[in-house]
Amino acid sequence: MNLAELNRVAEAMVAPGRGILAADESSATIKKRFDAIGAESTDNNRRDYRELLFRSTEAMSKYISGVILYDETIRQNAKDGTPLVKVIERAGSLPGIKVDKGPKPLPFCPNEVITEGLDGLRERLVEYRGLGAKFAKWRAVIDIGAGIPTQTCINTNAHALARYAALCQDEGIVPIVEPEVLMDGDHDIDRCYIATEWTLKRVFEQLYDQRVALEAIVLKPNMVVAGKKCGKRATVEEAAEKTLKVLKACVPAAVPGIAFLSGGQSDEEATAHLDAMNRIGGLPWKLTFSYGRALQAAPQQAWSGKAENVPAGQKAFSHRALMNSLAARGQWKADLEKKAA
Ligand code: 5MM
Repeated sequence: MNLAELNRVAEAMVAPGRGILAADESSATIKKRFDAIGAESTDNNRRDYRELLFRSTEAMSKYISGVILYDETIRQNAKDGTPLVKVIERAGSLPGIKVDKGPKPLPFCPNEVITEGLDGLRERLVEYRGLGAKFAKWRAVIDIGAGIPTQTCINTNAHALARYAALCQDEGIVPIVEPEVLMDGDHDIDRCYIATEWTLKRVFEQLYDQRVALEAIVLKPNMVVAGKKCGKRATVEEAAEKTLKVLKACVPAAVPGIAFLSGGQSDEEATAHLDAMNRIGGLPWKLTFSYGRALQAAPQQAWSGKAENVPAGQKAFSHRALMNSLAARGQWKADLEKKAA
């Protein structure tokens, strides 16, 4: 492992005003997204849509530090035959790859999941590195509900995340460590805080036990928010304060940066929360975005699977990328949203 080089990549992933595009939807998820806009999920449509994003040259070069790809995409060529990885690199962004095999039922823990994909991971990392991946991603999923999360779920997922992270660094790839506490339930913000704190404590314990260099990871956590079905909404300020409180309690200063997932927040909520945290400032790590839905919902809607809508899709993507770039600097304002409409 060349720690200096890994650290350089991790720092580039969270460079000021830049964040990560999570475009690593697996086949089932991208089909769901395409169904919602009336587009067919064919190889060519998936390529055309992703090419639309990666060829949004200004947004990619200024605001998007890296792109998380799915296995299909890292092997795919653009319409003109250029590998999509090259399109990303030429735009000045880093290609990355999702390497987990998704969440599967966790034995003896009803309604809980464990992320699988450790078998053969070293060999897959070697191949992905050859295809141009500079970083990887593994997502653990922790749900909140009656009697969950359990200690078993948190501990097994933390262990797997650290196994993945150690293998990545050993193979010269920066791991994005993504423990996601879901916001799907009816829990309030304080329950989210407790589950997030418990998860992050165990994750960093495992990273330490498995000798992962914290200087060469990027953490991708959820924000501390109330569940979607909770009647009591938290303000932007409360979510920002509680998220920073839990991160300060759990994340060592050696970590270069934290790139949040959006988790089902609206586009504007995800931007406002990130902005509010960066306005508070005085933090030991960079705080930026690694959004999937909150960067892509608008361009997907604008594109709707039609070639003539590519410029509209790119405009919508560039706008969200700019808004989140401003939020990563604590310089976003709500009225900037209206100006683009
Ligand atoms: C883009 O969505 C990613 C892949 O999801 P599946 O494996 O379920 O197809 C997902 O892992 C994503 O990277 C993160 O959850 C962040 O995305 P959001 O939409 O929460 O910002």
